[in-house]
Amino acid sequence: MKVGIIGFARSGKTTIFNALTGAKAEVGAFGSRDANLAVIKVPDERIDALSAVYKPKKTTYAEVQFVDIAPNESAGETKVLDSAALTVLKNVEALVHVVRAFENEDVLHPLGSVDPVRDCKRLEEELQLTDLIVIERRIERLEKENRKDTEYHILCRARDHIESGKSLRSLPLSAQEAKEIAGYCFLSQKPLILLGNYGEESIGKPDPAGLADYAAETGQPLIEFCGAMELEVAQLSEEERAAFREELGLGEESRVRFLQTAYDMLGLMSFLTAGDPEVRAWTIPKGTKAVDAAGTIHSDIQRGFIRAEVVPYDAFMAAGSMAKAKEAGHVRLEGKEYVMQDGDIVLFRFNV
Ligand SMILES: Nc1nc2c(ncn2[C@@H]2O[C@H](COP(=O)(O)OP(=O)(O)OP(=O)(O)O)[C@@H](O)[C@H]2O)c(=O)[nH]1
Ligand SMILES: [Mg+2]
Repeated sequence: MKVGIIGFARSGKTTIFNALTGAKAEVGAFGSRDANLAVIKVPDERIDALSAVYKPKKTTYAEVQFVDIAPNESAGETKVLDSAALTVLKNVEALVHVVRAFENEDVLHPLGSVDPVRDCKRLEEELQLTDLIVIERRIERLEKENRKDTEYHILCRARDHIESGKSLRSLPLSAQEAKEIAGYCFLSQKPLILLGNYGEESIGKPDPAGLADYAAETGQPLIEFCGAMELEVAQLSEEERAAFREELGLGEESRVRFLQTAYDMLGLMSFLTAGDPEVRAWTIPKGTKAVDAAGTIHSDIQRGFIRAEVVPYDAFMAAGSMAKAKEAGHVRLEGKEYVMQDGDIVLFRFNV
């Protein structure tokens, strides 16, 4: 999965990026002009436990890639996106909007004051406008060429939707229609997580900036963060970390909270493969059929699919080994249409 971190200048994007990924990108680097990139492994106790059983040559966790955009260069700091940002954001599957809710007299907000709800609305408008420009240009072109095809009609609906003040996220599209316009990678169509970056003075205070109300009204997931403190904690040793978090009332590990929200929002889950060469987690959308899950491993396995041998993780662990799970009748044979479940341990049988 690929995630793009966006937000107004000095909202704490790089601070959060570092806290989530353990990277050490320069914070407050107003002069830096490159996006920061990092990959994290998705912690998964099931993978740890299976590795202890199989002692495989290789253990592979699911991965999430983060890109933290550089400050806007061309359009001035009252806007978030410039052409460099648009390029790196094209291929992300989800956006994280770091919303500044902390006060810091030494670090001015580019819009002059700290106002999280205003920032959310402004950024949403910017995403919509960016899409609208692309849509209108394309519609004009299609009209000139007299091509009023399916794509044209979807784009007209998309335009009307944005003109009524809404993001493409809420435009109802059939799977076929979504495919038709997928190539445009519209930004306001991407799922968006709000990440409120609160100052330590707000810890324990209910919704000081009105951000939680806004998130509830718009139906967007909100993660509450204390970026500066999270970053400090992320730099401690593992033993110190847990004690510190508890003392500060920070709750669960920021990375874990983030990943849970992102997986939920995107409707993702993992299935597992286990053997002597490798124990591995694979991320797929909920509702994926066995034959398509096979395709995430290799297109040959999908093409030559015969059946899937499936054992739920809990049943496997209760039995202690694959042989015992089989004896106990927990290993099922499933066909192409089987809907994969979170934590299924799978062996695909296929023809080459
Ligand atoms: N008090 C306080 N300061 C913070 C917090 N998060 C970030 N800052 C400070 O705000 C400044 C900007 O932080 P960055 O993480 O660089 O913000 P950014 O959004 O990446 O900024 P640009 O990339 O320049 O747009 C730095 O001086 C941080 O130390 C916070 O939670 N509390
Ligand atoms: Mg930055």
